[in-house]
Amino acid sequence: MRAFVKSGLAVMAVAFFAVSSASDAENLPAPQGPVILTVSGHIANTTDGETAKFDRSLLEGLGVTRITTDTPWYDEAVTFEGVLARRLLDYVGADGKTVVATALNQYSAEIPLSDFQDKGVLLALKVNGEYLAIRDKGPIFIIYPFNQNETLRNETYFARSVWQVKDLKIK
Ligand SMILES: Nc1nc2c(c(=O)[nH]1)N[C@H]1C(S)=C(S)[C@@H](COP(=O)(O)O)O[C@H]1N2
Ligand SMILES: [Mo]
Repeated sequence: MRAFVKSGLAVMAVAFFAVSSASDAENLPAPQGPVILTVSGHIANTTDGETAKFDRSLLEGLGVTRITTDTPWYDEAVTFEGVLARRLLDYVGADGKTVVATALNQYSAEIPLSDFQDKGVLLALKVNGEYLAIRDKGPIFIIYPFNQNETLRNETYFARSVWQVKDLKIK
């Protein structure tokens, strides 16, 4: 029994180092439904050898989180639901300094990777329980927890709050 537990731990340790080693790229599951997000640039793990493509359910599979906040875009506080940006960075093995977020209308913003890691940024898919349609700033809206942190409530972070996001490039 003891030996079994020990060898189990050894296997887990080996698996952990295999996953955490940056040189060891992983093949991520390919999207089955419509692709709503493509992550490219400095990433270790891909769905096609080049980029990491996501349909809605792959994204939601990373874990869904909520933020209720006031924003410049809605009259009242609303509840956003989506995936924490840092979970996505971990999943794709992102390594860089900047994320370029590009929208369907080609608007783009350069966002420090540290925002995604440390500021609780959400890749919102829903507002008040409804999926964001493209006409309502969907399919993905980058949302900062504005109500939690006064230093976020200014033009710098509003400009990084890209809606209709279709791809993220890690530089
Ligand atoms: N897709 C998309 N997201 C965007 C923009 C845009 O033009 N397209 N403008 C950005 C800028 S510069 C700011 S200040 C805020 C502005 O939102 P508003 O135009 O609704 O005031 O959204 C940001 N997100
Ligand atoms: Mo802006």
